[in-house]
Amino acid sequence: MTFMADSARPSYTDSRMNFTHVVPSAALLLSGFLAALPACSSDSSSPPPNDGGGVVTCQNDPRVMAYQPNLTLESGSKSFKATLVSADPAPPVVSSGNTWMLKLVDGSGAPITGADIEVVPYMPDHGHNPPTKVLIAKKDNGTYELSKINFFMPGVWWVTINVTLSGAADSVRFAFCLPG
Ligand SMILES: [Cu+2]
Repeated sequence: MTFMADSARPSYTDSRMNFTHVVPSAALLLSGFLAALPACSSDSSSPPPNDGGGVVTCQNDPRVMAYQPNLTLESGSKSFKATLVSADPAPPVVSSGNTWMLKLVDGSGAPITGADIEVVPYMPDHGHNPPTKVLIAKKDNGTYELSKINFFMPGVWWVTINVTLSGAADSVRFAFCLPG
């Protein structure tokens, strides 16, 4: 992100020089510009910011978790727990075909069956989601199969699970490093 901001700064400076009295608008334009940057394309002229020489190593990043079967997280408001029962492949890899089995239980440990959940992969260092949606299949006993999870590039990935229970939204966030 720092690299992106630095590389984009000349545009900001140019805008400010030409439109000194509309700096806030220029800043807004810059935000949009950054969001639209193809920073994660395979175009060799714009490598990812953390791509130091072609190999991404984020295994020791303090933000990421070590994958293990049955990795369990408690939601922010403690209304549910999410267990990543298994990942295929395990650990997750750079691929459009990751499949996760997820189990949800409520605060009393009872399975959350048939809930409408939202699964959002995101790369915090690049500011983007994958280009495709995760497929969600409700299984028995509070289990959900998440397929076609599209980790399309190496780096730190967050996967946020949003669950709405009795009208209240709550979430957990898995975080993994996918080396490449
Ligand atoms: Cu990315």
